[in-house]
Amino acid sequence: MTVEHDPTRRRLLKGGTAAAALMLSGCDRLSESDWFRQILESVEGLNLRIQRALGRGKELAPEYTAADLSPLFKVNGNDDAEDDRYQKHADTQFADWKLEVGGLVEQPLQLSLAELRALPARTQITRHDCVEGWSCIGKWTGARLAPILQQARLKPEARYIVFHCADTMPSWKGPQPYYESIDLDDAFHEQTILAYDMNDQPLPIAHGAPIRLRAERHLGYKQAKFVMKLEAVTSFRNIGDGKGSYWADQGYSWYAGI
Ligand SMILES: Nc1nc2c(c(=O)[nH]1)N[C@H]1C(S)=C(S)[C@@H](COP(=O)(O)O)O[C@H]1N2
Ligand SMILES: [Mo]
Repeated sequence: MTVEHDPTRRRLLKGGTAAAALMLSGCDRLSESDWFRQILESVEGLNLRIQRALGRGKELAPEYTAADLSPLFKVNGNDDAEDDRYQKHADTQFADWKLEVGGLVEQPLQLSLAELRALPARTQITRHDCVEGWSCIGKWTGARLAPILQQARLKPEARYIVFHCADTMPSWKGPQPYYESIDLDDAFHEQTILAYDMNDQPLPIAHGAPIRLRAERHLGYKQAKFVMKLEAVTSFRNIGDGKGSYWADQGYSWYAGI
């Protein structure tokens, strides 16, 4: 369980806000006095400190060393995307492929793999935890998502980034496009990257070529493979069945924190 979902967090925050509100409503006339201001400031200060201490903010997922790498990283879910356009790009090593960045942005982008490789990058050795109960440690290198979003200039209404993938998965409605989404806290997190290399080699198709999301504080199914398009949205209500990801639409947790 993550601190984000820890019920004590809400209780503590609520408690702090209620105490501050109580003092404000009852003590307007006293607001000039120094002792009142000190108490108010300490409550607000405490509130902020609790938020910072309990909020998932910038905290990093654990990172490992080369000695920890799994000898074989399991392939799970789709190991390819049947889509014709995807197959044509795969035949030419994604030479003409471009990542689309759109939705609620001032400056839509189309980034080739070469352009992505030239952007600010990060390498991280992390543990991938699948909800099915297996884990593998792998090394990922990719473009950090934050500078890409800064380049695209998010509109103020943007609250989530949706990752549209090339593959489909079965559902009772028939095949559904695989997609994922993260909030801006995660989008701007240091370890959130669009990985183009895995274990120092170009990302294999089975692991999601040409790029896959690595958002390391989340379960395996959030690590979207075969990412074709990023879309900034206010809400994911109108995408798929409206729960924010293919697996959330099937009833799994959207946040899927670890
Ligand atoms: N596009 C897409 N992304 C996906 C999946 C998938 O089927 N399609 N499977 C998910 C699941 S459940 C896991 S555990 C990981 C598996 O990644 P891997 O094949 O590199 O191990 O990818 C996730 N991302
Ligand atoms: Mo998974």
